[in-house]
Amino acid sequence: AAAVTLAACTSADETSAGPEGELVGSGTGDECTIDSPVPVGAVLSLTGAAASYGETQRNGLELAVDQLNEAGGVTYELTVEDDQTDPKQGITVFEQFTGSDPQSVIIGPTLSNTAKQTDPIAHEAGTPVLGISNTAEGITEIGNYVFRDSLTESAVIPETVAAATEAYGLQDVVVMYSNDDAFTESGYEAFAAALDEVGVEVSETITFSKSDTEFRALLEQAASSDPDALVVSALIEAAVPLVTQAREAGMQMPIIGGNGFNSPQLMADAGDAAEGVVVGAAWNSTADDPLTTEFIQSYEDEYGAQPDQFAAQAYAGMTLVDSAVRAGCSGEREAIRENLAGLSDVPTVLGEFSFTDGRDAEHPAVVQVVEDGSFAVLE
Ligand code: 1QQ
Repeated sequence: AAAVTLAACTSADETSAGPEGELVGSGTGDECTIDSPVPVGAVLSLTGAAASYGETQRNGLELAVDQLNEAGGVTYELTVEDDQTDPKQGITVFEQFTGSDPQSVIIGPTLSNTAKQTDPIAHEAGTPVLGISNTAEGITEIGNYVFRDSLTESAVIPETVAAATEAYGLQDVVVMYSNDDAFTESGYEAFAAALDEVGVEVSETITFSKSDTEFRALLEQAASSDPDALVVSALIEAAVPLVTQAREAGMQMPIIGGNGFNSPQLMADAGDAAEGVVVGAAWNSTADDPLTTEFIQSYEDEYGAQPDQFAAQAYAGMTLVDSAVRAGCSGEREAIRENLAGLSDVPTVLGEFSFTDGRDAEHPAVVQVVEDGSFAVLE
């Protein structure tokens, strides 16, 4: 009898104590109405080293939920919890969102490094997860409850490297990356493969820790081979001092970064040193289609600052959740999973969005360069 009880407790169907029955509505698409608000749990890094990403993610989610709730028919109850940039805290919140405080879908966590540990919990519990900023390899492979709207490093970096190689005539580069984070390691792999593909020589590969802030000795080592560019896979807390100290050391070559560089904190904290940083992005902040311009305007009205890529991916995440909920007119977990998987060509601030068969993001990317303190398209 004990074995039977245990099996019942751990089966995906039994783990939800939520109001699932009330989450099935009537009508479809724009006509769908669901009486109870659909519970959405977000797990974001609001404190710790990744807080600058998490902060704008929260803004993007809250803005989207406010707008969706105002439109009505289907409403959302958003609960945002801080993972403190710590996988252990991420696990605690995922256990909460799949257990005592059940959510129909979990958005996040901010970092791939955390997602690798948290997403199996949601998958096991039968709760769909939508990553909005995870770009490392091996996230959606965790299982078929795991989705992401963030383009991977392996999707974006080949375009970044090809565009930079063409723009600057690169022949040889030095690669620097932190080798203690799932995202930065995956970004390194993507850079190495992409550089090889276009025939750019890597004269040296230098590793550091994600918590390092002192790069002068490593930069001196990098400068000694006189590279045409520095290629860096780092999170923002290391990227800012690395870029700043490179410029202080007189290194004026392009610095090519991965997704970690897609934060306006780079320009805010590195100032002029950020000029000439090249980074591939999932969101074109200079696009002038109505969805993008209205998003930028309403974000600025609400928060008094320009949105960044992470805010846009968060905002688009709620567009996708809403599309999936409306497609089945159901806020139940299994319906959301099924209907997310079926989404294609959804108009979002990221462009026309589809999921691949592997539940990864498919939409256009853009290669940007910091010019006069903001991201411009690299021509
Ligand atoms: C990851 C990333 C970070 C830069 C997200 C904020 O891409 O951890 O996958």
